[in-house]
Order: sequence, then C-alpha cells, then structure tokens
Amino acid sequence: MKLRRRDFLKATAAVSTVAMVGCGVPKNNALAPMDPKKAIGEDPGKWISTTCQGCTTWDPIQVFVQDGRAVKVRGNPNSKANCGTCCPRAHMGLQQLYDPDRVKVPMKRTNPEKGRGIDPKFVPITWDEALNTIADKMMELRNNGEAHKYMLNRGRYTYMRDMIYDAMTKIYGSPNNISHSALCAEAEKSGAFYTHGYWDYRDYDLTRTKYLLIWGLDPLVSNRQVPFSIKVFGDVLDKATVTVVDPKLNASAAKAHNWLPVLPGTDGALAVAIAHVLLTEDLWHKPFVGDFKNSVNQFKTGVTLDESVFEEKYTNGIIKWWNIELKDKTPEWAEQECGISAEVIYKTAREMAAAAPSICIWMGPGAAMQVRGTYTAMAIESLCGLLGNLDNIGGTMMKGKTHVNKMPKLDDYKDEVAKIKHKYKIDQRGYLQFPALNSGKSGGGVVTNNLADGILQKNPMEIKMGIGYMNNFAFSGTGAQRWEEAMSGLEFYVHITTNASEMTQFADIVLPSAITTFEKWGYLKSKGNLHSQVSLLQPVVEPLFDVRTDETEIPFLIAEKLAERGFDKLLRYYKEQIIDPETGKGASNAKEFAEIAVKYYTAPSWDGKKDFPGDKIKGWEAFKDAGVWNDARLEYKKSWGKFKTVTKKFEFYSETLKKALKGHADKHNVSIDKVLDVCNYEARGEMAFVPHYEAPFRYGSFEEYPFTFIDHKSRLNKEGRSANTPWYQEFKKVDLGDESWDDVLKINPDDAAGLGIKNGDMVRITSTNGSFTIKAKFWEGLRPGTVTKCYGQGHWAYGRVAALDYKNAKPRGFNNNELMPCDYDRISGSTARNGGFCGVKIEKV
Ligand SMILES: Nc1nc2c(c(=O)[nH]1)N[C@H]1C(S)=C(S)[C@@H](COP(=O)(O)OP(=O)(O)OC[C@H]3O[C@@H](n4cnc5c(=O)[nH]c(N)nc54)[C@H](O)[C@@H]3O)O[C@H]1N2
Ligand SMILES: Nc1nc2c(c(=O)[nH]1)N[C@H]1C(S)=C(S)[C@@H](COP(=O)(O)OP(=O)(O)OC[C@H]3O[C@@H](n4cnc5c(=O)[nH]c(N)nc54)[C@H](O)[C@@H]3O)O[C@H]1N2
Ligand SMILES: [Mo]
Repeated sequence: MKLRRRDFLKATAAVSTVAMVGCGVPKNNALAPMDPKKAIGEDPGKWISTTCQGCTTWDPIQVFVQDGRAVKVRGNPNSKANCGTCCPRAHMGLQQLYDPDRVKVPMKRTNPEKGRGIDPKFVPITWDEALNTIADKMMELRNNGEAHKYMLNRGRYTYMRDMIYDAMTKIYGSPNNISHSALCAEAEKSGAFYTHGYWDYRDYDLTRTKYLLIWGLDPLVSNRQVPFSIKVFGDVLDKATVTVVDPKLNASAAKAHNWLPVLPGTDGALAVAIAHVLLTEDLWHKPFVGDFKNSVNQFKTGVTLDESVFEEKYTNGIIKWWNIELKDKTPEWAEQECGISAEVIYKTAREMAAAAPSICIWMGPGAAMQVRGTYTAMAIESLCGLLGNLDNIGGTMMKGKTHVNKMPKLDDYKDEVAKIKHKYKIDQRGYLQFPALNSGKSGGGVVTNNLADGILQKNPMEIKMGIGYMNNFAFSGTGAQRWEEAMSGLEFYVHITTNASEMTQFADIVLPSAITTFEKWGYLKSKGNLHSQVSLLQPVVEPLFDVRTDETEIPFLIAEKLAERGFDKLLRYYKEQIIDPETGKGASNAKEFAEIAVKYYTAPSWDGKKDFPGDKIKGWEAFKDAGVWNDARLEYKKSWGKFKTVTKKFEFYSETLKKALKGHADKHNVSIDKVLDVCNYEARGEMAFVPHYEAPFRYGSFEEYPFTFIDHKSRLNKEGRSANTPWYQEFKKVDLGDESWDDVLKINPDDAAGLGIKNGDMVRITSTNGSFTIKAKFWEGLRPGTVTKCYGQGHWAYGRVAALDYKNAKPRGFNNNELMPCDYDRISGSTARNGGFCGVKIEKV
C-alpha cells in the first residue's frame, strides 16, 4: 500500500533532477559511487560533534565522516556528563540516516478516505506545491475567523521548538500548540515539585553514592543517563548497595544486590512503610529534618503527636504527615499491600539509613506514570527529605546552570486575531477533570493523550487543520484506537517526518524532514554526573534527500508563503528578531535561518561576553568543534533553605499542592474533594496534601482479567524511532526474555502451566481495550500473576522492516498501546502506562 517501492524510486528520480538544477549532483548519497581513483578509507575523514536523540539522555556524540558519508559514532569526549561514552542506540543512528524507506520528497494524498490499511495514494509533489497548499489552508482559516481551529503537534524536539511550536502557532493566532510531554514522564516531576519545588528530572551523584535505590526504571536500559550509567554501574556495584524496585526483573535488577518485585502500582505502600521505619527507629537525618525538642524519639506506631513537640529545620509538616498518613503504615501492613515482606522492608530502611545522606533515590516513570502517580511519586521523593540526601554528597541532585538566550518577545508581532484569548486548548487542560497542574498552575501542563478525544468531541473547538512533527501519537498514546479514529476524521493534516509512520498514514501533505542528529541544526540542554550542558546538533553530512529542517527551515518557508498572501508578521518576526550574533543580521532565506537561530540561542555559551562557571569556549567555530558546553560541577546543599515551595522548605505537608489544588477547585467553584473525586484519587480532606498510598486503579476485575500487564522499554528503542532499522530487529534479543525479529508475551512458567500453555504457543491476550494473538515466551523474571511485553514492536506502518507487511498494514506482533486503555494521572496530566492498571486474561489459541 501507500509508498510502494516503485513510488520511492520515482520520487528519488524526481529529486535528482531538481537537485541537479539547484545544487549539482549530490556527492553525499550513501549509494552514490565514491571517487574511483581513491581506495575505500583513503579519505582520512574527521569526527564531527552533534547530539544523539535516541532518547532523553540527549547524549553528546561525534560522528566520523569520510567521503561525505557518516560511518561511525562515538561519545563526545568533551562531554563531562557522559565521559565520552554513548550507548548502542547512538550507533543505530547510521541505519536511520541511511534508511531506504525515508520519505525523500514532499507528497500529497490523493485518496480522500482515511484509515488504517487504506492506501493514501501519496504522489510526489514539489516543495512549492506543498507549501502553497499549506499556506492557502492556513489563510483560509484565518480569513474565516477560524485560526483557532489550527493545531501544532510536537513530538520529540530540540530547543529550536520555539520557532515552530510557540512563535508560529501564537503569531498565526491559535491557542493549540500541543506537545507530547504528558505521554512522556511528567508525573515524575510532580513528585519532586510538590515536595521540594523542582519541576524537572533529577541528577544523581553516582560516583560518590553509598546506596543506589532504583525505583520504577532501568537505568542500564532507559531513562535519561544511559551511557553514563552503563559506564559507572560496575563501580557503583563495588562501592555501594544497589536495590531495584520493579515488578519485573529488569537489566539493572539482574545485576543489583537486591531486587524488590513490588506488586504493580503499590509502590506508595512500600515508600510510606520505609518512612514509618525511618521515623519509629530514630533513623531520619537530623541535620536536615530536625528533632524532637526534648531529643527523645516519640514516633510510636499508632500514636498521634502534637505538632509543637518537634522542631523542624529544612522541612515542613513532619508531624502532620505522621499523624495523617504514616503512624499506622507499618511494614507488616505494607507486606499485605505490596507483596514485599516486612522483613525486607525493615532491612531496606535500615540499610538506607546507614548510608545516609549519601543515597541516590532514583525514581522513574514505572513508579509515577500511574493513575494515582502523583501521590506515589511524592511518597518516594519524600524519602529524600527524611534521609537528607537531596542535594547532598552521593545523593539525588538537581540541575546546574546553562546559559542560552530566550525566545524574543512575540507581542509586537501579534495582530487582533493572535491577541484573542482562548480559555481552553484542544487537549482540555484545566477542565475540572484535567487539572494538569504543571508547576502548580491549573491547566499549566499538557494532557497530550486527551487531544484525540478533544478532536473527536470538537470540544472546546473543532479542529480543521493540524501540523505535526516528530510525533507518532497514533502509535505512542495508550488507547491508540482513539487516535486512528480522530485522525481519520481530521480534514487536513501535515506530517513532517523522516518515515511514513502510523501518523503519516492520515496525512494530506507529507513533508520530508532532515533527520535529527545527522542533518539538523539544533541544541539541547541535558545533565549527568553533576554537570549540566548545552549540546549542539549540526548537519554532519549533506542532507541525503530533498529534506528540510522541521523546527526552523519549514516554519520559515511557511512564513514566506503566508507573507506572499498578505500576512507577513511571522516572517518579519523570524527576520527581525532572530539575529546572527556575529554579523548582526537576520536570515535572508530558510537555510540561513536554521543556522542563525541556533547561533542566536546558544551565543552565551561561546561568545565570551560573560564569564560563567564552566567551559570557556571562544567563538562559534570552536563551539561547533567542541559540540558541548559543560557547567562547572554542582556544589552540594545549594538549595537547602531555598526550595521553591510555598514554605521554602521540603514539604512533607505540601502547602504547594494545597495551593495548586485550591486554585483549580476555585476556578471551577467546587471543593478540593470534588476535584479529587472527579480525578479518581482516593484521598479526601487533609490526606490530599501529604505523600500517601493509594491502592492501584485497575481496568478489569481480577475475576475476569486475572493477570496484570506490565509495559517496559526496549534497550534499542529510540523512543518510537528505531524499529525500522535491521539492527533493532536483529539484536532485539538483548531485551531480557525477548527474541530477535519478533514480539513475545513473557509469562512466568508456573502461570503458563496453570493455563496449559507451552513455551512458544500462540495465545490470545485480552484487556478491556483490545484483544490480540501473540507468541508466549517463558520467562522467570516475572512475579506470577503478571505478564509483560516490551514496548516498540507492533508497527503497522513506518517501513518495510518495522512492519511485518507494510503494504498490507500488518504489524509485527502488536502495539502495547492498543492493549492498554487510556487513562491519566490527572494532577500532572500524564498518561498512565505503568502501575498495573491494565488487567488482562490469557487464553491458549
Ligand atoms: N532504551 C531507551 N531509553 C530511553 C527511551 C527509549 O525509548 N529507549 N526513552 C527515553 C524517554 S522519552 C523517557 S521518558 C525515559 C523513560 O524512562 P524509563 O525509565 O524508561 O521509564 P519507563 O519505560 O516508563 O519505565 C518502565 C519501568 O518501570 C517498571 N514498572 C512498570 N510498572 C511498575 C510499577 O507499578 N512499579 C514499579 N516500581 N515499576 C514499574 C517497568 O518494569 C520498567 O522497568 O527513558 C528515556 N530513555
Ligand atoms: N506503551 C508505551 N507507550 C509509550 C512509551 C512506553 O514506554 N510504552 N513511552 C512514551 C514516551 S516516554 C514518549 S517520550 C513517547 C514518544 O512518542 P512520540 O512523541 O509520538 O514520538 P515517537 O513515537 O518517537 O515518534 C516520532 C515520529 O517522528 C518521525 N520521525 C522519526 N525521526 C524523525 C526525525 O529525525 N525528524 C522528524 N521530524 N521526524 C522524525 C516518525 O514519524 C516517528 O514515528 O512515547 C510514549 N509511549
Ligand atoms: Mo519520554
């Protein structure tokens, strides 16, 4: 279907003709002949700095380029966060760059009917035709007073996102710029924000830690510091105790000293029981928390205390927390809830206390991206308050300072249309049932997955046109069926992409994107090893096909077309505000704009005007060479007494969450309890403001759906962008229990025996959301009662390697997001994908 091989060849032929007229015969094509006079490898080649975007590590790397070809990848030795390492996925980038299934030229749909398996009948068109069509549609909406019916979808991004996501949407006049962030890991940030006022991911002092507690993630496989974790993990195992809390045996657990296979979604019970032991056994970190006024420990199980007996130092509300939640939460109680024995809970708490404050508590999405995840995340993060390890030697850290320019103000470029205030966006953030309290503000966050329902319900507005880039929500959002329905009914969609993925199948115009890391200008901010960095992305090879850069060139080209049609505000903004810091000039064309914009943003890292602690880089050329600017190493205890909470303290009683919930409740003229009720939390009254345990929310009763499904990431997933590389498929077996070129449901052999299932049998797995046939694979790394399948396979589009049969839209295995229902941790707006919310039944077929 869709992009047949023949069309690709036709399309490529069309490019070559264009390219010959424009800029000569491409020398860079991996398939083009090399200089016949030279032997292979004769060109000495050079290493060029850029950044891997395989995951949110945003790892600074270098690419070895020889004869115009990218041939090898390594970690950037200039980076202090990764110490010159990269993980296997950076190498896979070569197969993404040279993927023969890449979209090579702009295309338009000729079949108006949309849906899975319906051939869009794409035909190649020129950039001019594509951009004219887009600009006409945008002007039509604007002229009809319907600018707000336009939306911009952003998936993965670089910080050049400002140009397309903010500037373009806002100057054009739509409130609907919608990011992917709530599909990602926002609920984690809730944990840190509502205890210590930090809305971001944490860093970890791994080289000095004495105890590493990994909770709901697998740092050797995923999360945000994969190369550095792989590099230092051996040393950490030698010097520190490593404990992993995860219902399945993950790769880190396989090497750790302790594995706590918690029942899915009961992490909160384990956390509050650890807190109970730390308090009743007099093990809290007194220099941080303070002590009883008479220095005698009065925390006794079941006993309520008067607040006046304790003097707190850097914390707020220890006694309230004890009285409201902790006093009865013994390990014996927790054992019944979370499946970890009381004995292990005591041992864990005592060992942590012995290592305090040099403890890294590394909390990840497994514990937070749950239906009641904000409270679980708060419960785990609050252990940092008790143990004094936040911002302390060997502990959980925050970030350093990076220095870049801000997006220039948009106000002068907004006309009457752009100035119209819209109360709500199409994802319904800020609705009563979607507080999305990012940084404490009602509707301050995004509810990405609800975008599909907003579109279907035409609420709060109808959407008539969308542009999406580097996003594949029809694959990456749980309850993915809703997305297919929403996208099928959408009048006009533009997808800026490297591959014809699931989202592309619903597009009216497909724009071939320069691929990140290898062909794109951009920059990122990342951290690791207590260094924060500004990391550059630059084209290391000439673009292979007739592609343009998603975040800068394409919006500039659209702006030119809008200007031709009488709306020049956006183009003027780009030309007048984004100025080359070296020449003082704005861009005269899209290509220039792509580089100038990055120079504008990153200038403070290399222009030498101000002296910041960290690397001294002299000039743009030097920055391009180095590829990365490193902040000086973080100092300890900088944040103590200055937390960005309401009380400036570490809040065991969260005045910050109280204020946020009150703001949201007042906006809707209801009580906080009503908000909690509508949003599916168990807490009422004062319980809502302390870290506490809530029982896991589950789709499907245990009677009808006796198994609990666990989703996990692949070592080789580059979010959703590597499944079309042969290396991904060939090495799939590196995911514990998996098989190459396949997708398997892992099941404990004891459970399988009970069902009469043999290793390799085909089984039917059914949730409240979908039913699929899949190969069963025995794997002992699971608690009986749970089954798991790695996220990543199940593409019915994307290319001929990812899909089993691209032409007939047949997937390899199935997509976990079609099995898992759509629900949220509503305080953060996050999509739930963990926490055992998906009950399933398994039958032999
Ligand atoms: N290899 C790889 N690395 C990546 C990415 C990738 O695609 N591939 N993506 C990047 C991105 S965008 C992000 S947001 C981060 C995400 O960071 P990750 O750490 O990868 O987050 P998840 O994949 O959500 O975490 C899943 C883990 O939680 C466990 N889990 C599931 N349910 C529960 C539960 O109820 N309790 C507990 N304690 N654990 C549970 C799973 O078994 C699994 O080990 O990773 C980044 N790094
Ligand atoms: N079940 C389950 N679902 C998950 C997760 C999980 O662990 N389990 N992880 C979640 C997480 S953490 C995240 S962050 C989201 C990510 O989900 P999304 O933000 O939707 O991103 P991807 O799935 O990576 O899809 C990116 C799309 O961009 C296009 N593309 C690929 N490379 C490029 C490029 O270089 N440039 C451009 N312009 N386009 C490109 C392709 O069409 C590709 O399909 O998925 C979430 N979904
Ligand atoms: Mo993510």
